[in-house]
Amino acid sequence: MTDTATPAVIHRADYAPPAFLIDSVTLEFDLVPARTIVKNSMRMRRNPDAARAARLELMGEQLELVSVAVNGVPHAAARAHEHGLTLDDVPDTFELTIVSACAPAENTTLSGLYVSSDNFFTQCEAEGFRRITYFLDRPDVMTTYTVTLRADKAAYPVLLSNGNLIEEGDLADGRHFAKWEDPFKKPSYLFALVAGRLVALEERIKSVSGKEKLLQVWVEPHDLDKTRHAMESLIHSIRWDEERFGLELDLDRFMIVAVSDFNMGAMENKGLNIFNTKYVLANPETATDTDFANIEAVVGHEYFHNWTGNRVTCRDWFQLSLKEGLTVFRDQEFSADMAGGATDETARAVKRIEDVRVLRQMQFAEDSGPMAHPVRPESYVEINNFYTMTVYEKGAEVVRMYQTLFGRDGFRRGMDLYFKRHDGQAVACDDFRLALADANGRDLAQFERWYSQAGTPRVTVETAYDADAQRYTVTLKQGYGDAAPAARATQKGPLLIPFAIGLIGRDGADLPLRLEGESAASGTTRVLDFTETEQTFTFVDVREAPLPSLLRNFSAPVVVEYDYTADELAFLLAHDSDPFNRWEAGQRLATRELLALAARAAENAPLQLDDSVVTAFARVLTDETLSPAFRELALMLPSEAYLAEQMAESNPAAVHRARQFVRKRLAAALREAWLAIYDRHRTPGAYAPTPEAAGHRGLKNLALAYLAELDDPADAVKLATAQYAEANNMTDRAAALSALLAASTSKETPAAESALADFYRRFEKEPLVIDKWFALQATQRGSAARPIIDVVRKLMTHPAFNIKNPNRARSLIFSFCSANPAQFHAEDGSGYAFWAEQVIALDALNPQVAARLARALELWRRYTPVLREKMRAALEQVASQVKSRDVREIVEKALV
Ligand code: 0A1
Ligand code: ZN
Repeated sequence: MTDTATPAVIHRADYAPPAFLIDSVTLEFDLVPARTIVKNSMRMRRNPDAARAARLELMGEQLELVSVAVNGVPHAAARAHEHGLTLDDVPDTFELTIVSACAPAENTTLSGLYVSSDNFFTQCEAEGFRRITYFLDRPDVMTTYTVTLRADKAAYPVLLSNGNLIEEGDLADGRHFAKWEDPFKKPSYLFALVAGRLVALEERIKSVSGKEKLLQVWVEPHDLDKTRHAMESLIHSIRWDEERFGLELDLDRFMIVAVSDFNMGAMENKGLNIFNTKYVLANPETATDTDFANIEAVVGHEYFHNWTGNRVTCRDWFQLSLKEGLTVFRDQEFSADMAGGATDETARAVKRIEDVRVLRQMQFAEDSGPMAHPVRPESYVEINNFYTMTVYEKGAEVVRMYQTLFGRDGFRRGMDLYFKRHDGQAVACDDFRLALADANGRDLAQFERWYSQAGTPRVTVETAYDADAQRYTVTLKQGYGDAAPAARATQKGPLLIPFAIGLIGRDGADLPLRLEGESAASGTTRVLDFTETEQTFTFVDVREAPLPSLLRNFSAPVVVEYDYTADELAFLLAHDSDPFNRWEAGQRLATRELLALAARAAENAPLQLDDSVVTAFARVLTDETLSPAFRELALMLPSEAYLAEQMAESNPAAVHRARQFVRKRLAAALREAWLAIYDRHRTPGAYAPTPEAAGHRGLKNLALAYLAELDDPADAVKLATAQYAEANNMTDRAAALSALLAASTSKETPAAESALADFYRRFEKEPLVIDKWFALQATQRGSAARPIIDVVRKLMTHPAFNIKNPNRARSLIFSFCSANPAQFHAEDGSGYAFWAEQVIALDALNPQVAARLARALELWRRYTPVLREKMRAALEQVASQVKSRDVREIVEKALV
């Protein structure tokens, strides 16, 4: 098959076990940037559980074959081809030795073995190992690895691989070697090596059973002062997994390595996690509160994979959510506990709200378009396109539902059984579900649909109160609305939805709950087992007409439709005992107003906002019983992308006008309150990235952002100018710069230009900060006189811009195309033309990154006709020029 032919579709139903197994592998690397030689010796045998194969097919890509020997004898019947190596006539058990070469210095895809800042790194998930050597590169082939690295000692003083260092020493010609052995069987996607000039922050700790562990965070020498937080996050992760799940670190040594060229966030290679620098490096001057929190979450995520992913791995890539959904759930719980949520329900809710915002904005959108797929997909063209919001975030919601159904203890019982049954195996999502079911004595057959059905379920709610009988009925109906064709094809029947509900009395307090048939009332939140297409639940002894609090803590990844009045929402916002639903009530209220305004804006009608909305928000803002972090979230309006998504025809310009109108109204009506908040929540003294301090900074900077919306932003300019100059941390400095940029949209502000210039000079040597500098400019508001596409095109020629570095490409190109909808969707199509150029440019360098950018237009059919036609033209242009399988899959699905 050539690159331009229609690529093959891989189906889950076609899974077959491997015809051969590998009992052990020994790898020897002679690391040279231009041409690295790899000698690979495998002890192989036929798989007794598979049909007898006529030949051995090894995967390989972009490799130069040097030699093949079977049991030490050169093998004549070996054929190298575009996708690998075919060997006819192999015995039942044999030693296979293959020597091949690859070219790391030329590898711009960042998959396989590559060079970044003159150091060597690998990335093997999902199918990168086959770019290093010929192999059975599939996750159900697990084996033990012994790895020898040889390289020039001056250029590559540090040589790392998985497991334990068992030997090292010098060689002739200024070279040296290191030999590593990983005692655990693993799939090839968890292999890693690193070689280069790096230094480490080290700690020694004892794990719960008293064993000594060496922890290292490896970085380039100038970054050593930014490793402390990552190390602390690692130690916290180790402790948390011991306590919450009884899971101990199984290796003597655990390493994290930071690399500045990386396609994703980080990678859980056994004992040698490789991270995007963005998720390792932090000090107060360079990293924001969000960066500190993200580092903790990603370090946790990769560490937790050691059990959920590495000790128990995936049988095939369709099972990706088995490790990813579960590990995201684990990192979410970890972050919630670290934020104080072990004892503080509001702190927990803040984390939950942040996660649900992402899910609703990104995953719900994915589920409504041409890339909609179940948590366990049925087919793919390029597996790298399926590291998605659905597999990760919806997958985490599916795991969370087990915990909602069985409680923390029941969930833990299920996890224990899962490890007891499957440690050391490559298994499927069904195995996890069965472990949870068996450990809790419940049939979870229906729950399987959460894995096989795509689309976002819609639950419509109707309620009725019978005052005489003191009965309150809640009727739930479930369906998928008008799902996208890709999702509809998978939908078979109703889901088991754990639907958490509370009933609130006139005084704002929760009513005790008793369902018909129960002997007595108990608790104030009930998780209903909602399993039918339509089901009615009857509460008895309900002494007054209640207000329902629906889907508390977002107990299932669904959309809830219920006709609340604006007054009822304001009441819930003020009183609901479930903090998530307090926030939710405010969002519903705001969304409803904003959509009505957007519809008017689309017709160029004048805009007007009801005072009751302002009053409801003012009450939350000044409610001192609520934590600053919660208030910040409550006062944040739904994003433009989310709002556009809710319109019958997405109209980004109208949404932008409506949302800006409301922001300006809230700014003006609450001006005094914002100023007071700004003052009260300053955090003088040394910076600490604690959730509490971050909450104060967040609320203060939200106040500053609102003040910058005023028609006369003089207050904001004054405060932001001082804050910028005096800041002792990046959170405040970046927020000040952002406020200055926002203020300069309504009034020419020289302060914005000079702060931008200062920021660049100050942080010129800090790539992650320069990424922020690009992103702030790409996402700023524009005006007719100053379209941001012009700013972006100019920045593309800036000496610091480099399209080959994914972080930099994301900071400028992706920020503009995905995080500045009003400017990107300019009516003249200028944003789409830019998008097409960049997708094609990236396609030739790094297909994975190109495919991510390609997805920015996938919802094109949902837009207004003018935009839709221009988007289609841009997609067709890309489709006609694209080379990679990655991008082709995205644009072809979009155009179907
Ligand atoms: N397993 C990693 C994510 C990851 C996936 C693919 C990569 O390269 C194509 C890199 C990382 C995680 O979940 O963190
Ligand atoms: Zn992961």
